Amino acid sequence: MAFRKDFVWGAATSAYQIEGAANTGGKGLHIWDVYTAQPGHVFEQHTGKTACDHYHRYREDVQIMKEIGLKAYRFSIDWSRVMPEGFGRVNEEGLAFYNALIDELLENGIEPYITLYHWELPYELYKRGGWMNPQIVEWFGEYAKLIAERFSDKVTNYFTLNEPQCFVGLGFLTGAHAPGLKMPLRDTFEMAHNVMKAHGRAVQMLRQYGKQKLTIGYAPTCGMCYPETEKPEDIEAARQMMFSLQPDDSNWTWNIPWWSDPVLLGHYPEEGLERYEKYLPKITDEDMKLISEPIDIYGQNIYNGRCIRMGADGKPEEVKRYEGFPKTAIDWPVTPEVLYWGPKFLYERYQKPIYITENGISCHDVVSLDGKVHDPNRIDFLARYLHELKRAAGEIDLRGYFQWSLMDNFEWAKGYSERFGLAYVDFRTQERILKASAYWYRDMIRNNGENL
Ligand code: IFM
Repeated sequence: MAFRKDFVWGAATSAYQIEGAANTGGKGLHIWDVYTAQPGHVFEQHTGKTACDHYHRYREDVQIMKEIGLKAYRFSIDWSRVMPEGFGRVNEEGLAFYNALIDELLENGIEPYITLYHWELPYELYKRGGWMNPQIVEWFGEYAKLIAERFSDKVTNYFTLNEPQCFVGLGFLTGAHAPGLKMPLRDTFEMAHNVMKAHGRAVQMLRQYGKQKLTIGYAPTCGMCYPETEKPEDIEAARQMMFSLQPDDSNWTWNIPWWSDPVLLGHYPEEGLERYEKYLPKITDEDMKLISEPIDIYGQNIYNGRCIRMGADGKPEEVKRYEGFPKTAIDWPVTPEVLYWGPKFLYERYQKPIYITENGISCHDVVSLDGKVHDPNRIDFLARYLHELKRAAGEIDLRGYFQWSLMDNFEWAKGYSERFGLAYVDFRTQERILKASAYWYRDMIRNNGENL
């Protein structure tokens, strides 16, 4: 069991969560700017207006990455910063910021991985129907073309969408995230189909306008399962459950196959085509061809999962968690097994090199009297999860791991109340302090996980 020698150890962030400078440098509005401006949406009315002020402090942040010894950094581009209306007009100042960040990364030996969409839908597009408007397929394609034209001479790694399950589900089905809508199921399925097509169009544009051979992937989330025991029937139960749909239609987006089968296998899952028939838009062969435009790598954001066994009736069933089951500050269960079984099941089904594009833990971190941030829970979490990942690395084509997150940041509806970072951020002063886990991660990277 070992990680390959060129294993990509990284950390990830997203634009709105860290950049700040929300009204600076010619950036247009996006849905989170508008959503956070209205009271009642986000914990204590926090906003990403300043966030970690990364827009002005990116050089210092790259030095933090260097200190941790990161080989790679996954960040997202704010669509509205580079195309304020989402199409047409280009904002050179916004492009210059990302260009400078990329140069800084490369000069410090850190490989950039760009995510095109981590939830900043330009507000002007939202007003035109956003993801509901079929034109978004071309708008997103145009944006992808711009990124390829401007950055692909220096950046070879791209992910199209981050967590479509979340931005469609939370944004338009439950209304817990921007833009805070609760739309009819029919609309959300139509929107999801446009999202899938926009992904395919972006892949085409990146390929067509890339100045060199690019590595292109996708970064969905959720749905992880692991077996209660290693008996073949429990493993099979976990596999089946992992690729099944949600029993509850009103929360339908939380599943893997609806979002990944079309991209990797070229079709929606049969079970869903039957069950959701009454909600579905017209789906053509041409659509499916576009959606399944070949990609090179498969990214998955993995935080936790469900324990599954085969029931006496021959059907998979979830094993109830014991009382006092370990959980993180944000109340998510700690289930390290998902970093073995998750990538393994995904690889079996989709046969693409795998990256863990996000994994991490929120903790109640504080600066102690000695001025340091001691975060034993995060170290324990990392040690347990990465130990499982190492087992997977011995069995499948596993290429990289991005820790979420490089630094504490704006955790969407929870504002700054959750800390996921390797670096602690004092949001009053913008001081960054590397947590004990950052040094632990540094040492682990140095020995490529040998001691795990
Ligand atoms: O902060 C988020 C990120 O934006 C998307 N994935 C999960 C993280 C933690 O909630």
